[in-house]
Amino acid sequence: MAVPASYNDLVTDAAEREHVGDVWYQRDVWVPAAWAGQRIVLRCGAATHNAAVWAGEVQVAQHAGGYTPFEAEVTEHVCCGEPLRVTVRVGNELTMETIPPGVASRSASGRKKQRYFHDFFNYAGLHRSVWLYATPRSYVADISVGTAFDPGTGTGQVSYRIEAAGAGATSVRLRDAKGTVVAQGTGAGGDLTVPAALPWSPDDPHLYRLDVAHGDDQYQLPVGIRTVAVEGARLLLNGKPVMLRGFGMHEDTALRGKGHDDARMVRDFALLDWIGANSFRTSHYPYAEEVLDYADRHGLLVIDEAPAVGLHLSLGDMGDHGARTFGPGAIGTAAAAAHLAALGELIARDRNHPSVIAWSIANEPDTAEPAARDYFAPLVSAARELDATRPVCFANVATAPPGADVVTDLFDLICVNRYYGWYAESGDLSTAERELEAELRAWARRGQPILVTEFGADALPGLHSVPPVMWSEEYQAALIEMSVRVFRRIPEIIGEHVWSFADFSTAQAVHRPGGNHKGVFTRDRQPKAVAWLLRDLWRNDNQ
Ligand code: BDP
Repeated sequence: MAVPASYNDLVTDAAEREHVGDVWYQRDVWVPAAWAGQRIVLRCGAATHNAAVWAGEVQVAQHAGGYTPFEAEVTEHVCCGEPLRVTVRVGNELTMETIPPGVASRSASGRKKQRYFHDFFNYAGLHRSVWLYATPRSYVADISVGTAFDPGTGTGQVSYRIEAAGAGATSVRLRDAKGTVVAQGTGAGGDLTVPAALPWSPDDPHLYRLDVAHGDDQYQLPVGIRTVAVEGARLLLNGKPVMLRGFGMHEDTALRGKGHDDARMVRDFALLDWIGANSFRTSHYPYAEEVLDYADRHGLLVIDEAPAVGLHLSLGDMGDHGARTFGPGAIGTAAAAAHLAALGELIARDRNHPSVIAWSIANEPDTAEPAARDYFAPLVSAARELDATRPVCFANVATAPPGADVVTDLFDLICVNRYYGWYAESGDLSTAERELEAELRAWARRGQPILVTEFGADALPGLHSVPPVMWSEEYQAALIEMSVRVFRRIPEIIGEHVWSFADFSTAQAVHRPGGNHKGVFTRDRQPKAVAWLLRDLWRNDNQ
């Protein structure tokens, strides 16, 4: 089986494609003789959704959660200059104790079937690379940086904390893009001052490099000096208001499914640039680390989302009408613990990326249910404790408008997903326009910044219609044009993220012909009509 890739679209048998349960990966790798005396680590970028790992006959790791990395030291279990058999068991079953949640059951034919409450195919497998790597015995175990920038004086500040293991001295050097050392320090933590700093921003994503050494180990961390803050109804980057233009996306392509693919990533960023986007949300799970590295280098602003999607058991075709979401028998304490762990792993992995400007704790949970407050309050506190430097948000669902929603005041940004003209007021854009504006104005009265994290319509590529009717490229363009017109009338709105960047695969359903077609681009990354409209609009904004 290919790695990294989802296995689902590589097989030809329907039961294998929709398999629910474990699959096994195994291969022999050669451990270089030159690694003798070093510390050897086995690292898995992502195994969706749970995994156990063996080095030879010894189980060395297990992990729950499909979108964050985990690793295990295997020094004692390998012989340098000999082969090592690596075995990974990957399970894809979603339950009421996992994030995202789901329910598996047996159909009348005896087949195990997985139901889930989110709108993308439950791809599974080793979605990111598996690495065997070596470090010296004394090594840099973790680095955390924080940055500050004073636009008045132009002075930058980089504070650092190094976790090191084993004997040896720890030191850091900060270099600019030319490689010149601009500041340095010793010991496990400290503050570096950078006079006349070049701040990181979408216009100029300037990166410094922090060279960290401990004993003989070295690590180079790209560092962008920038600040993010919420002030009143504005989102400030380096002290200046910023407007977000872009998309909710998916890691999704033909054949590879959710497997990380550098080619897809490069094409996606090229299209983001082509269309004039400056930001995206990692809907609805943490993306591969390569994506965030690339966003740092290309100056994209990222809302980084935990894999908590489908926490609304009565929503849409996949839910049970009237079902309660939070509490015993539904999403209870085990799921809350899994959610907390996933959020902690996300923040630990991504907190050093300048591109990440906010944490999104969940997508469309049922926040009209009173129990949602007790569920979310500890998650928000945990996010703030783990990282006090970034705003915290979640994407609000249409069934929890102002007045019904019970959690939004806990968060820094109001993020709303709204489908006026599609799921609501289907086919009637003039009524949709009035209702969208009325609801957004009600949110605006709270005085917080509002980011519209989803709006859009399905369009079947090549389906045309005058006047515009639903599912045509013209209707998608008209709905998005209407929505943007409304957003631009409301000063509290600090951003528009169209749903979605590209068409993507979903569970089989009567309303999903070959998947979800709300993409501005097709699944093979070619523009639909609306792409040209957004390009005109956003590139004009950029001038
Ligand atoms: C929203 C979800 C998103 C869906 C989208 C849709 O956040 O994942 O794909 O609607 O229905 O509810 O297209």
